[in-house]
Amino acid sequence: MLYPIENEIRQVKSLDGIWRFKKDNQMEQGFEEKWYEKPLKGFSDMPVPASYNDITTDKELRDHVGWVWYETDAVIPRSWMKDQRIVIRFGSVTQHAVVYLNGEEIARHKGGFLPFEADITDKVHEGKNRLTVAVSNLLDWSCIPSGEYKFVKNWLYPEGHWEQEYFFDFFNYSGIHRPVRLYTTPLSYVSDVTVKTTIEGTDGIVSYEIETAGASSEQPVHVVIRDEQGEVVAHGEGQKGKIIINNAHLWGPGAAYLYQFDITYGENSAENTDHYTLPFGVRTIEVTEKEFKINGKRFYFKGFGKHEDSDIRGKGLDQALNVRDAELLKWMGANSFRTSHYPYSEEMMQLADRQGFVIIDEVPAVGMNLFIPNAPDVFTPERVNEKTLEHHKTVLRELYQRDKNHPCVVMWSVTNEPHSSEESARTYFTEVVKQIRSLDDTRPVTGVMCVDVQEDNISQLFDVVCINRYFAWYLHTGRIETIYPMMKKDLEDWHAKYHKPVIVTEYGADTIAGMHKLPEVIFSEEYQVSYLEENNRAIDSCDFVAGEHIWAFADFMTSFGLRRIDGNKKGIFTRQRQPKAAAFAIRKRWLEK
Ligand code: BDP
Repeated sequence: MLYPIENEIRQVKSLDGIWRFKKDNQMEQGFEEKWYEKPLKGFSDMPVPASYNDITTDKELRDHVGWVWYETDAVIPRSWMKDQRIVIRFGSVTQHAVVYLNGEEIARHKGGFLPFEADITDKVHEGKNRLTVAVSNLLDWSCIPSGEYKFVKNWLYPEGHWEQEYFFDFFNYSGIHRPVRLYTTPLSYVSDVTVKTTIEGTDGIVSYEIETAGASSEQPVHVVIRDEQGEVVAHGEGQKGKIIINNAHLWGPGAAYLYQFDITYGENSAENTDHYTLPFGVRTIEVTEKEFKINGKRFYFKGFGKHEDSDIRGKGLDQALNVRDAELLKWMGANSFRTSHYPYSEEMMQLADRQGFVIIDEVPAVGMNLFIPNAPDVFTPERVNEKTLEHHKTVLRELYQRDKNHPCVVMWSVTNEPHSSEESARTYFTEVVKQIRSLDDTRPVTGVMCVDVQEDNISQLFDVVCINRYFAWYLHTGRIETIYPMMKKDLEDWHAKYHKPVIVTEYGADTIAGMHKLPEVIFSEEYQVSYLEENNRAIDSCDFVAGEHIWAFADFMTSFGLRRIDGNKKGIFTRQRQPKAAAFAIRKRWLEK
């Protein structure tokens, strides 16, 4: 799905701002009473984009499980009403959305982290149009992430309410999380483009395919490729083809270089001409038994698992926060991160393209383990089942459609910590991996594992082994001396079993910023430093390890529980993006490595 852009032909109008908002206190009162048919009554103010949970002082709204309603006016200029398409696009709504325009349903979307859009050309009038969005955060086994919920009515809750069980370690922030935009295209328009690159000698070979739609299918397609100075360096004709960029500038980690793929559909002066420009990079990826290679050179992942998470706005897009995070990553000497545990905003992916960060792009298939150890089987008809698989595949397709042209995306991650010892997990992930490989033949695929190496039953499906490890944290808590021998042996065992490069995608220790103890004890800043040092010593002793991603970049909010005091504190930075002691130690390591 193309990102909406503005140029001399296409226009974009943001609907972000303060919307009208109302919580549904019952099971589905809003649908029963058809709240979308008339202006919302009894509403309060709610910013978009943002999670609604931490905006107000209302505990019930913070912890709300079920539906909420948003409403705003979509104002259409008169000049838009003639000879063009009008599309509404949501960057993401978490987790489910039903969208109405002037009381009529125009879109439905399941899945909280990917965009969706609807052509509303025939449904709008000039001036104000009432836009209503019903949003639910309920998660069942047909969703990723999966969850379990029920409507409970008892003497404690005589009115009844939804109760939700989660199997993942981040707060289920909800709401309209990313920009809402209206945009226009001509009636004949560029609907999609796929750009793939290889390198031959010093040339970049660009294979492309453009999809068009709408009124006229007979129009010519012209392509020009511009360099960063705006100079035309190559061009092509037709919807599909190969273009050579002589002496191409490569896109590389920490050395981004973006060309513009400039498409004109139709004759330049004609009324129905469309114009779309896509930034792309020329780069290649390759995986050997021990190495991950970008542009033919060994690449070592230094970085983090992250979250989209901050005070007040929760998971709502915050460009200031994203740029701050990118600054901190650079300051640390980090070159990469994983979008744990769901696709991040398109704006973050664009930032990574521009700044040269390397991304492992993950779908929200997290928690398919009911929190190991002692988990019962998860890949069963009652839990992760055919419906989950269907949705998992849909999400992979949507993610691929959204992110396929980003040079920063170097690998797909199809899951985080599934109960991968089950026989049926293998059948399930065989299908999942088949899906992503059928869509993309240019990027390696991984899944992030947490079970013991002898028990893992699925990593043979992947190109790179990714593991999360918490020795001397969840296992042998506080016994720093166990880390080196256990980690080293574990890494060697994974490599011996699969003969693939291994990335440690998580290792970390909860650390209360400002808590100091000598000698170190758990939760102190000193413990986090020693813990990471010992892990790194083991990592450095294995030449097949292709990277280290510390868990986590910054402290983040989780559901409330006895193991989580105001969230997960494994950040190297606080939730406010200030460094703990470990940041300085790791910075030194990464700037030298
Ligand atoms: C891992 C999960 C991650 C958690 C982390 C932890 O992948 O989501 O936040 O553990 O416990 O199992 O801190």
